[in-house]
Amino acid sequence: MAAIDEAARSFGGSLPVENVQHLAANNQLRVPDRYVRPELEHDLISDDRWQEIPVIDLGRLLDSRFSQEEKSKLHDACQNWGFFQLVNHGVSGELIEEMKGVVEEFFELPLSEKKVYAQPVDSIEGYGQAFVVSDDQKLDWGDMFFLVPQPLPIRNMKLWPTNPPRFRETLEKYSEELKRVQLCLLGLISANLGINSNKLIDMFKEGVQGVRMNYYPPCPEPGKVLGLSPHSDGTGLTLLLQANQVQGLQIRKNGQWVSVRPLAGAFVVNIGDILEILSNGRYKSIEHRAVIDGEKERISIAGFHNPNRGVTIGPMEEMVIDGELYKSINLEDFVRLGVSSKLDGKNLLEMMKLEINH
Ligand SMILES: O=C(O)CCC(=O)C(=O)O
Repeated sequence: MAAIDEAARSFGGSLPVENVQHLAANNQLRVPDRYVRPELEHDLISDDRWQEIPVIDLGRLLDSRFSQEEKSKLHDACQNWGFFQLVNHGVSGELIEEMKGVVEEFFELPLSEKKVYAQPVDSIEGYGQAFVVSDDQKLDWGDMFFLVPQPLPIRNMKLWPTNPPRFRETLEKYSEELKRVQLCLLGLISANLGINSNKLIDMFKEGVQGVRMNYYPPCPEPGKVLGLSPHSDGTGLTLLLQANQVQGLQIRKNGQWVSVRPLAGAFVVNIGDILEILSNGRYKSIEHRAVIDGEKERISIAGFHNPNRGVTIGPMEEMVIDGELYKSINLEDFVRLGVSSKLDGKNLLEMMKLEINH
């Protein structure tokens, strides 16, 4: 997901395209050309079963007996992987199951009912697709429902479904919990970066949180399509649930795509572009994508977190030793850049790189 912000609503949305769940349900055996990605034939997929992203235990991070060891695992994960699975995070299994349940039920509603919550023109919030910016670009094999639960005053309740009946209260609780875990991780990350542990918390505590619910229908030719194009997240930290245990998330490591095994109840956490920039490249925002299953639908729920309004997106002074690797611009300009770009690898970070690297 590229950058999000309350202002994103007025920065332009996505061109409307066909609903993929509907297309898949009524489809034939062949995938329409606009979804076919010839480049996938040349992909390198890692078959190293042991190349698994690190698993970090939040309970151990917060327990003085184990925290040193776990913090060093966290630091290594942020530096060398940009991704980790977070377990023992304190969000109740019951809430996670409820969240998965209401999202599944939402996507099962008839198309006409889901369309009540369709993205308004010029907004990425609502039911539809994101980052379709031209009529000839290849399309992703998936639909999404994107809402902005935080901060409270900018919630657009018109887009929050009343059916399933428990959707609103469940998302509300889930969003609070995501925010709590995100801020807790930011405190630990600040300490690992050697800066005041409140610094990142203060920068993000009033920020925008976006929740993107992804629905990927099965595809008759799964090897020819992508559920979500390769991209890095234009935000701070992302916390993702692989909701129905169907594998689909892949991250790029050393030029190969590595699959992320769904781990029941775990959040897949990743460093976004904003944290890469703030840390002046110390921590990495890694490209990832979603692939499609031939028989099973897949659902994932991603929570993105942005800094507060007015924060400058640029290397933090404590992180600049031999010079800055990235430009500094204000959050609103950064978001504008992200929302108006096609999802394309690390293009947002490339635009932020200073030409003369030190
Ligand atoms: O579905 C997934 O596993 C990836 C989702 C994702 O990267 C996104 O929503 O930005």
